[in-house]
This record gives sequence, C-alpha cells and structure tokens, in this order.
Amino acid sequence: MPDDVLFVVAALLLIGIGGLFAAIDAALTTVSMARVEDMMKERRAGAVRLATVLQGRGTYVGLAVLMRVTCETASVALIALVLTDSIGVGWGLFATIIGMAVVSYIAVGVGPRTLGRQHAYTIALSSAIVLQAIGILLKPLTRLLILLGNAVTPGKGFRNGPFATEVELREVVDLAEASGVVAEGERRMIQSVFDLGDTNAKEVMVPRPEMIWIEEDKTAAQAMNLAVRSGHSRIPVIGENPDDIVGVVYLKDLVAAGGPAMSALVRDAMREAEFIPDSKPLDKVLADMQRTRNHMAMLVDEYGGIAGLVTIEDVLEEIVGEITDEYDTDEVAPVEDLEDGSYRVSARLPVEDLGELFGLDIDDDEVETVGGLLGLELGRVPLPGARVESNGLLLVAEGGPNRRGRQRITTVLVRRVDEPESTVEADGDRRDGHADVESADTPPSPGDDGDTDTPSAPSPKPDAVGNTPCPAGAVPIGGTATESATPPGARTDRDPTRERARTVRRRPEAGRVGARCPGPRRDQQRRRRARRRRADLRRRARHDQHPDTVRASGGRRECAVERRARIRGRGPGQRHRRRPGDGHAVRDQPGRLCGGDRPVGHPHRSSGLRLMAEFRSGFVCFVGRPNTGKSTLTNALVGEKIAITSNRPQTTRHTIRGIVNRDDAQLILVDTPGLHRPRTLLGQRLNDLVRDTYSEVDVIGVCVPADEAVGPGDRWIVSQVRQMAPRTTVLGVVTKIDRVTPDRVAAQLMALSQLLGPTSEVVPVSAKSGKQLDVLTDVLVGLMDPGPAFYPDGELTDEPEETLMAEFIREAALEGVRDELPHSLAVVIEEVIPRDDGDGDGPSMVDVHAILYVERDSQKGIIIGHKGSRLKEVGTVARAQIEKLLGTKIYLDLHVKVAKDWQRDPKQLRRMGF
Ligand SMILES: Nc1nc2c(ncn2[C@@H]2O[C@H](COP(=O)(O)OP(=O)(O)OP(=O)(O)O)[C@@H](O)[C@H]2O)c(=O)[nH]1
Ligand SMILES: [Mg+2]
Repeated sequence: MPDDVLFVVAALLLIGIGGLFAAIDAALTTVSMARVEDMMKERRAGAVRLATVLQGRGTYVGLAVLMRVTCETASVALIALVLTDSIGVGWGLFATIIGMAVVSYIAVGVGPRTLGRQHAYTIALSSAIVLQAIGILLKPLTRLLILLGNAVTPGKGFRNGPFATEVELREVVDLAEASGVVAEGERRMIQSVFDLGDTNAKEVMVPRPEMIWIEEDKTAAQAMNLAVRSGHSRIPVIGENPDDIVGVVYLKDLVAAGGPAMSALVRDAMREAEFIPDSKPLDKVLADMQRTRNHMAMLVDEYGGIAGLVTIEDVLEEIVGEITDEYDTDEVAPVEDLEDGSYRVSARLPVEDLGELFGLDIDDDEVETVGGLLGLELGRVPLPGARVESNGLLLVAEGGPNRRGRQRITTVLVRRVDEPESTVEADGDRRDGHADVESADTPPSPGDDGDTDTPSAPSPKPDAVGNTPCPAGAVPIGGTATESATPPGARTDRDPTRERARTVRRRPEAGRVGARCPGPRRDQQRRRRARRRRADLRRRARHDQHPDTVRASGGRRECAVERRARIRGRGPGQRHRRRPGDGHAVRDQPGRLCGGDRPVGHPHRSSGLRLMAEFRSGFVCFVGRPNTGKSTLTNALVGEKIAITSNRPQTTRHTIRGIVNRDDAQLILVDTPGLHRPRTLLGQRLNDLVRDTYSEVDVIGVCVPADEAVGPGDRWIVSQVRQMAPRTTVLGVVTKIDRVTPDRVAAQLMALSQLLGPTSEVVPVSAKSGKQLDVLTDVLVGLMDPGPAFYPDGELTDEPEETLMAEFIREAALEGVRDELPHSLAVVIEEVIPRDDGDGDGPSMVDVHAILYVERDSQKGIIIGHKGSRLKEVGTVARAQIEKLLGTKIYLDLHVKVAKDWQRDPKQLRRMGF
C-alpha cells in the first residue's frame, strides 16, 4: 500500500512536469526572435541563452515534446499499476485509460499550453537554462528519434521533426485557406517557402550534362550568339574542361559592350563565378544570392567537381513552379504517326520503343531515351533544330523555350535515312538531303568548334525545323549505323569507338517506308521554284538587264514618268558612288555606270582575283512592322542616305536596294515597306511587294525595335516569312538599342530569339549611334555564299534619281503632318530639265518639276500652309537634299494636286508607280 501511494504521488509529479514541458513547448513556439533580440539589447536575464535556444528552436521544441511524452507515459504506467492491483486488471486498465486521458488533456494539454502562450516570454526565459542542460544530454537521442520517426512515416518527414514552429504555421496557413483568408495558390506558395529549407541545391540544379557553357577563348560575339540562341542570359565560362569553371559571362554585359568589343575574348568580358556546396539548403542559397546580388551559382560536389549550377530562377520556381506544374497540361503524346513514314516522338520515349517503331533493335547501354540518344550523338546538350543520324534514322529535335525560357527539346521527328543507291530523285535533290544534314549542328552548343556560333564565320543555312524533306521513293534499310550515319559533307564529331559499340540489326519484317510523301514533295517544288527565282534575279542583276527592270523585287516596271524623264536624257539608271575620300554620293554622266566607263546594262563582273579570295555576295532584305527602323538601318549600313525615314507609318513604299561594298564582300540590302494590316489597295500592294521579296533573297532580317514588345504583328510576319521562304536564312535584328538599357536589350534579344527559333542568330544594333553595325555586317557577310559582286565597287544604290528626288520631297512633306495625311501623300517627278549652258562642264542648273498628290481638298490646304509657307519649307528642305544628290544646283517647282482616293484606285496607283 505505501508503494501505491508513492506511485500515485510520482504519477502526479510526472503529470506536473509533463505539463511544465507542454508549457515550455507552447512558449517556445510563441516567442519571436526579434523580441528576444530586443531583450538582449535591454540586457534581460536569460535573453542571450534564450536566443541560443531559439536558433535551434525545432530541436528544443522536439526535446520538450520528448520530455512531456516521457512524463505522460510514465505517469500512465504508474497509475495503471496501482489501479490493476487494487480493482483488478480489467477495471484497472479501463479506469486508467479514461482517467488519465481526462487528466492529461486538462493538466498537460489545455492548462499548461494556455499558460505557455499567455506567459511565453517569462516561461521561455526561465526555461532556457533547463532546456540547454537537458539538451546536452538528450539532443542526440531526440535527433535519433526524429530520424526513426521520419523513417517509419510514409512520405517525406521534417528535418527538425514535426514539432517546429513551421509546422504550426503550416497548419495556420491550411486553416486560413479553409476559411477563405488565403487563396489556394497562395497557400501552396507559403508551404513551398517552408520546404525551401528542406531542399538541397542539388535537388533543383541544372545537372552538369545539361549545362550550356562556353570556353574562355571564344569571342564575345560567339558568347552573345550562344546566349541568345540557347535562351540563357548567363553562361558559365570554362577553362580546360567543365570542372574548370573560370567565370560567368552575362548577356547584358556583352550587349552593353557591343561594337568592337565583340571580337574580344570571353575571358575578358566575364565576371567571377560563385561556388557553393551542392548540399546547401535552398533557403540559404536564396539568401546568399540576394545578399551578393548574384543570380547564378556553381554547385560543387563532395569530390570538388562541378555537379551543376543553380540560378535564382531555379530557387524561385521551387516556390511558384509547383503551382504551374500542377496545371501542366502540355503532355506530349509519346508517338505520333505522321503517315509519311516518319514519326514525331516524345524526347522521353525509350530507345527500345523507337527501335520497335522502325523494326530495329537499337542496342545502347549508354542512353535510355530518344533525347539522350540525340545528346550522345551530338556529344553535347541537344537544342531544338539539332539533327543527327543514328542507327539508320534521321532525328530532328523539336521544342522551344520552357517556362524559364530555356531551350528544351520536347519532341523528335524521326524518319529513315535515304540510302544513296535507292534514291529515285534527281541528283539535285539528293544534294539537298546532304545539305540538310550539314545544317545538323546549327544550334549552339557547349564545346562546339565555334563555327556555327561565330557571327562573322559563314554559318550553314539552317533548315526550318519540321520541314525535313521526306525520303523520296522506297528506301530499304540495312547495314550499320556507321555506314549510313556519315553522308558526304556531314559534320562528324562523334567518337568512332562509340559507333562501333552500337549496332543496328535489321529485323526481317522491316525495311520499307512509304514511297509517296506528297506534302514534303510540294515543299521541295516550292523551294525549287524559289531557288529558280533567286537565280533568275542574280542572273538579271549580273547580265544585260537594265537596272530598273530588276529592282523593286524584280518585278516593278519603269513608270511612265520615269520613262519620260529617261527619254529626256536624265533617266533612271544613273547610280551613285562615293567620291573617293568624301563619303558623298555623286552623279555620274548620264548613260554611264558610275563605277567607271561601262555602259548602262553591264553591271560589274567581278574579277577572278576576287573569287579566289572567297569573295562573298548576296541579297538581304529587312522586314518588320512599320517604323521599326528598317530604312534608317539600311542607310546606316550603306553609309549614305538612300531611303527616306520618318516616324510616320508607311514611309517606305517600294523596295529599295542599298549596296554595301567591302574588300571581301558585297551585300545588297533590300529595304522593304513595313508589313501591316492593309486598309487600302496600296497597303495590299505594299504587303505583296514585301512577300515577293522573301523568296528572292539569301537572308531575311526580321527587324524588331528594342523599345517595343514583340507582339502579334511580329509573330504574323515571322509566320509569313516561314511560309513563303521556308529555306531562307532568317536573322533577327533588334533595332534602336540606343533607346533602352542593356537589360532591356538582353530581354528583347531573348524574346526575338524565342520567336525565330534557335537556328536564327539575333543581332542588336543602333542605326542612330552606329553601335553594332560592324557586327551586323560581319554576320550578314558570314551568311552569304561565295560569289562575285553584283554591282561595281563604289555603287551605293540602283535607285533611279527621280525616285530618290520624289522620296526626298515626300520626306520633307511628311515632317509635321499627322493622322491620315502621311498615307495620303504621294510625290511624282513630272520633269527634270538640265539647263545646259553649253560650256561643256555639264548643266549649271537642273529644273525639277514635281507634283505632290493628296486625297482631299482639306489636305491640300495643310500641305500648302498659310500663304504657301509649309510648301516653301518643304521645298527648302528637299532642295538641299536633291542638290547634294545631284551635285548641282536645282530649281524646284512644287505643285499640290488632289487625286481623290488614289490609294484605293488601281488606275491611279498604276500611274504613280505602284
Ligand atoms: N533612337 C533611334 N531611333 C531610330 C533608330 N532607327 C530608326 N529610328 C527612328 O525610328 C523611326 C522610324 O525609322 P524608319 O527607318 O523610317 O523605319 P522603317 O521601319 O523604315 O519604317 P517604314 O518604312 O514606315 O516601315 C524614325 O523616326 C527614325 O529616326 C535607332 O537606331 N535609334
Ligand atoms: Mg522604311
């Protein structure tokens, strides 16, 4: 009996102690660190100790819970012992369960916890010393128990056990969501923030094999190109190998440097890299990144090697990304039969499944998925547009930027590779096939030899992704991958030992792909037509055509006014060349080419000497929305004003050719009217004119200004370009970069690159400040094939003088007019009459008679101005320009006439040369 009393007293004591620990637990989870820090400043007793405890708050809360549970369990055991002894086992246990549940709930659960929260600071301050003392003894045990608890609990446990404040806060957040205070998305984000501390950097890193890097001895231009095409604004720079990260190069730094700095080496443009252990918790990584303002860190594994990299976006995506993932509906079908013998498969499709599709056994121990196979063949991270041949199959990577803007492949187009002996198409088309394979490596890549990333180097003409020519005719498969993997001209940078290790066996039932592929063949025909048109244009430019008949997209005929003027002896066909040393265009003798004494109609034929030195030449057209700076850019590249510019829409109304002459190349730039939604017949004709130009040039430069977001208009233009000229190289040009910050330029480069796809280079320029013009010219020259000059050295344009004169007058008249008037204005040169003094030195003066057409009487008044003041101003400005053009004094006679609705009237449009 005395034992029973002792046991009951001990049980009550333990209940009391359990209650005390429950109060401490509640107090610890309530106190705020900030308040404790204040107490430290006020030198409150125990504040420093409490602060130390709070730094390991989760552990000490766990300790308090452990103590409480121990006390409660012990007291229950003692009471059970006493009661089973005195009233029997059955009733004794029953009474213990009921009694102790009530006592524990009240004396440990409710009472002390309430007190703990009410007097949190007093209790926490006074209990800190006790906790520290117990902690020394029991911390390892607590940790062990938490580990055990996590191990037997399904799912992922909490690092500090479920007792931390964080858990209560999580509950509060769940409750807040249930009562509608926070939204579902907000709750997820808050919960994700808690998870940050439990997630290591390596769990979210971009693993080393997926890292895009650049060698330190590559140029800044190559780095910029790689950045834009891969969608990464920061790229690690490596020394000897990817473990030797020597820095990080920033796209915005490259953009800001621009110009001549583009030829500098990456090592001179990079910043220091940040290294962190790959086990670092994400909350600490985020805090470090915020403190150091560094958005990218290299992760080092326990052996000192580079495990991968992590960016601030990766960390933030841990907070917001999951929400997006949950609603992710872009599931890619594993296999899509394209019904022409080819398949579109998910990049994650197992290689065995791919083999099944084509009746092949693909033995490959090194990779599991089709995406992996691409990477293995390329020897680097595949990007959309990459092509490889493997196991007798041609694989073309498709994809685009993911939510983080990184280029990722999602699907792969697969078809059998043509076998040469069974090809039924003409030779020319077989060569096409090889050219396709040659362009396989067009996308940027780490470890690339740099050719494709060098703006100044000749880049292979990329193919639009998805326009793979279909194999023509029936194509039996056989032999090994190595036999069919390397067609003549294809780049081969793979490991031959790897090739030998992999074998392809043809299954007996396999062997043929569809013999008919109408879609792609139509594509081929269209391309052939485009090639013919291009060749035709070149031939006409080179040989006996009058320049007038080949300009304006090879189709515009000489208008009546021009013809009249030419008959008078000052006709179109006079061109302008730089006077050596002074940089001005000068007029040549009528009837002669300006480059020398060759007669009109015999443009310059280049010498054999030029050809031997790999002289390059070709046509480039600039397209874009109105006002994107196409004409200003053309003028800046040519170095002379050949196209008028203004901030009014539809400034350019015909295609204008400007010629860039270099020692190693000649570029013929074709400035086009801005593409827009047409409201008049004129608008339609201008759009048609631009579309005609697409298929006649070697490179299409899509211009987007840096200060306007890439929008539906740009997307429409790009889709038109892709449709009309699927094989033509497309280059992105971000114009007007002087108007925005380097950050904005970098963002615009990315946006345009995303729009054009990874096979297109994107170059930022400012025609006004001249920044990056050299780089753009280098890139354009690099995209040209070797070929002779089309025009004599020194020529700047083949625009007829009358056209230029009319344009200068229209430009002057556009100044200061608004609304509909710019559209309604047209200028026609009626007569150009030289006043010949007969002294043999040419005319002393030229009379120029021009008519300014408007559509309504009210507009006529605006153009003339009060007592003719505006018209006089227009005359003064235009006269100066024309005199500079002709190199002689002129008398300018301007008349204003109304041609009602001429923009909608086919007859009047024809008369005005449209
Ligand atoms: N600041 C700045 N302004 C530019 C630059 N390039 C063009 N602009 C201005 O942008 C406006 C439009 O320039 P244009 O060259 O006429 O544009 P466009 O694309 O040829 O226009 P359309 O012929 O109407 O299609 C003009 O006011 C130019 O001065 C540039 O590099 N920097
Ligand atoms: Mg223009």
